[in-house]
Amino acid sequence: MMSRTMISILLALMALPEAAHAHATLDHASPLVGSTVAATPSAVVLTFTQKLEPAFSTVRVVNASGARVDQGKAQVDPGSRTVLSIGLKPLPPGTYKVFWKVLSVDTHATEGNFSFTVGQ
Ligand SMILES: [Cu+2]
Repeated sequence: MMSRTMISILLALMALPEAAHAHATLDHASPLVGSTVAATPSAVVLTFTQKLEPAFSTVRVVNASGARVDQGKAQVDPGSRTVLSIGLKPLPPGTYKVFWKVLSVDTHATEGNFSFTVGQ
């Protein structure tokens, strides 16, 4: 049996606003968000603010016409679990969009996107 105190603590915890804990949002990326790079990076590497659930965390990279230019198989770094990366095919100059969707260990799903440009 749960005590009355226990129940009120649980209720109070459930009432906490979403902002009270950190979801996995993008902390930084390589290539940098919105940047122009001289040559095709070997991978897009995303660092998040929280550890990720590898089975439910994905990233894809598309060109201006929407075709995928990544090598599939996004991977969460087993060492830090906040780092998600995906290999890239050789990219001609142009602007590319990165779409990420992750599930953090607190079971909250977040998603976002950004662009980078490969210069001449
Ligand atoms: Cu959360």
